[in-house]
Amino acid sequence: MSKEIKGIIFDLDGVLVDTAKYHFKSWIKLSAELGFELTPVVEEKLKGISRMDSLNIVLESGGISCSEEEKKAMAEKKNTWYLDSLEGLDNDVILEGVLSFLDAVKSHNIPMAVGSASKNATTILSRLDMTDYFVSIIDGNHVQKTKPDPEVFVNAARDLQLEEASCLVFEDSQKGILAAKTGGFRVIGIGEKTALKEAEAVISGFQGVKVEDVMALLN
Ligand code: B16
Ligand code: MG
Repeated sequence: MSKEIKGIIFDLDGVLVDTAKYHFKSWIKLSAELGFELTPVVEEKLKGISRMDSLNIVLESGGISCSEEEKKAMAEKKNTWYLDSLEGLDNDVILEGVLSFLDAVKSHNIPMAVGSASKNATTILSRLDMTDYFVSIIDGNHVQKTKPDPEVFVNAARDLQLEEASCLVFEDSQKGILAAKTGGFRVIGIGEKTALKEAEAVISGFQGVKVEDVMALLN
């Protein structure tokens, strides 16, 4: 294990679990109801940001303006659809290689935390029996400011009792990578290099990835 990295903070949607697609499907359903289509460009923008910020981007892309009360109702509707799509959630939703990687990090005695924008994070992790891996789970219910503000990762580092610079963050979103960098964390992107240029390194996922491989990516 790298001498510098003493803790690891994982984003949830798109890093540990493949739930980002369910978020997007629910937004597609809402936009269809409102009479417009969402593009892949908008999909990328929705990753890692809060429910209300996502709704504002969706509405803006459709050229729709509405009252705060209407927005609240729309956000609730989207969340109900999202939660419906998580009914019967099983281990298939855990991204490939994630459990082996978490086991490997644990065997190196490196403490782990989750830093997610989702208010549904603890529900998802406990349903998948994954909570015990993490010293701390900081989610959308625990922060005042959302990514790209670093608050979610700063709170996770505080719970790990580590300096930001000695924590590595794994993120799949542009806003999350910016949050990690702004907070002084090391950061590896999960996904496509073209979309995640700001990360120190990018991997497509954890399948076949060893802890040592990840550390070798950090200078
Ligand atoms: P919820 P992450 C984020 O989770 C998702 O990427 C983003 O698409 C979603 O809008 C946000 O959580 C809020 O989720 O509606 O469940 O509170 O990627 O930060 O783990
Ligand atoms: Mg994410």
